[in-house]
Amino acid sequence: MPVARPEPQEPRVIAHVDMDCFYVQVEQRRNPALRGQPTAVVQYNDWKGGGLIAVSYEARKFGVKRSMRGDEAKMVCPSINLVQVPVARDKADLNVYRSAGSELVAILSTKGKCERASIDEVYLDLTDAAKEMLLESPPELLELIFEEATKSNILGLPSDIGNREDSVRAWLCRADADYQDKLLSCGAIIVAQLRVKVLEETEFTCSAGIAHNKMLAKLVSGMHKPAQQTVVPSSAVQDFLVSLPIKKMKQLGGKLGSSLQDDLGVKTVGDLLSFAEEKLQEYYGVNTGTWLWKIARGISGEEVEDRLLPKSHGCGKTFPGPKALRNNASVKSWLDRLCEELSERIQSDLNQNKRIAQTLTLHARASKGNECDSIKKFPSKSCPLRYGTGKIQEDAMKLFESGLHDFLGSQNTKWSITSLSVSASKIFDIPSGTSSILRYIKGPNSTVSPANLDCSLPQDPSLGNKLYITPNHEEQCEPSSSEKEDRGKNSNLDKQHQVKEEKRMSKKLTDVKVLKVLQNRIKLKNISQRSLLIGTSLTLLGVTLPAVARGCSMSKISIQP
Ligand code: TTP
Ligand code: CA
Ligand code: CA
Repeated sequence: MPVARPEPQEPRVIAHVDMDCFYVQVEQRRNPALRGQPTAVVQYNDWKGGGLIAVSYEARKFGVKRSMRGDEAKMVCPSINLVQVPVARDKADLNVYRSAGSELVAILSTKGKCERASIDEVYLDLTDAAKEMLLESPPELLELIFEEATKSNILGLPSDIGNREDSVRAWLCRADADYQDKLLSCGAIIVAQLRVKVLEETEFTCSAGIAHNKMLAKLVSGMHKPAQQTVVPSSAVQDFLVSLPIKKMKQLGGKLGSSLQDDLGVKTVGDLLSFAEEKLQEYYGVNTGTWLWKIARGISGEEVEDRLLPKSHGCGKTFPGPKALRNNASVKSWLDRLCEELSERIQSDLNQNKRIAQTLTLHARASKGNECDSIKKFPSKSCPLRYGTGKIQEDAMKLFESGLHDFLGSQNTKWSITSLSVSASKIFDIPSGTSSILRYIKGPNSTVSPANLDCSLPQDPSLGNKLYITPNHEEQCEPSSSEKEDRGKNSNLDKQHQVKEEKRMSKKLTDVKVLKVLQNRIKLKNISQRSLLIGTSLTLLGVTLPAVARGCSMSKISIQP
């Protein structure tokens, strides 16, 4: 359930930037002949021409929609170009889109705190940049306003008076505006500059919302598309929200939104305004009640996170119509492929970004017997994530079996799966410094293969927060091959080696102390996260505490944090 975050005292400038028909733009850059043409990207699936996942604005004019399949799109727009997503392992390979999304992040993150919110969108906190601009070159003193900024849509600004760009320019440069609006004007100019930079450097257009908080910025970023931006001055918030359907609000698209509609008759945000905070708290608890009361008034304290990398990794596949999976063997075969990709991605995240994923989750859509739409959903299942393709495959299959067991209940009936996905979440950084320890222990030429990671958390809750580590580098305390060669050549070298070895051992012990300190210092949200971090760090290093002390490894140890 959503909870209200404390609002900052000072006004903020927040932007939400979203790419226009993103996958289509990526394909148009790969094949410029598609530019300006009605185009759609279709899923890898030849059933009825494949499902559309991205539709160009030219094709939208013909009535082509994302919910259509390729055959249907061809009927409403015979000239449409259908581009299939790249394929790997018999499924869509989204890497080209992911890295195009990273290009956007690299440019947008230059002006302030940047949060990668999805494959094609980011939030930016531009408060500092806007304040700086207001101090050094306030719009009211500028002779020329950046042209793209004058094309902004300003909520609440009458649109029928004279030349729109002139009135936007006048709004951006108002000397009598309050401090909040002046900051927003600066934010609008900065975002316009960033969008032009994105276009110049990536050839992609994007749209944006600029407001005092994330919620409002996100609500308006798609209001004027493609290639436009929309600004929400505080004075326009109430009029904007009053008629907005409640389900459009983030976190009200699901059960909470349905309950507001069914139990309180609230259809628009305006309807919500008539409920006192206490009343909403009675229905939904203190925190969610306050949150609802505040969002109805456009108040949200949610911060932009400082995160340029995705929050989770997921890969899935749909099996529509006759392609549905109907037995364990076919589910296993697909799960194996999905897990192989997931494993590769989390390993490269670990190698490149020093990030560890903590939770493995399996989602599926299923029906049973002859029902097309089962009322009961296939439950999502999660477990601690163990690194290594084989382990992920094994765990995902167990999660599937457990989900299927719950889904079928006591019924012994046929079932079919129409979608499967696996995801790795609760990703966190290995603290800086760990990698250098790692390099020291493994030696400068060795790369730690995350495939060797085996970090198992106890399944039995009675084991509390004890950590079990199963290292699988039996060779880790053996001297390296170059050291072996040196050894025995002469006694002098032997002595040198001994000194080196002693130093190395004492350094290893220091490293373990460092990790212990880390354990105390890092304020992770829960014990299991902390345990995993320390455990994984140790496993990454190929070190176990008694193993270090004895100079050899052992199969299982437990550490009381
Ligand atoms: P969106 O931002 O939802 O849509 P879009 O960028 O195609 O179009 P718009 O201009 O309206 O923002 O999604 C970004 C990309 O994510 C989209 O190009 C394709 C992919 N996607 C899917 O694969 N499946 C989906 O169901 C959705 C919604 C998006
Ligand atoms: Ca988009
Ligand atoms: Ca998007």
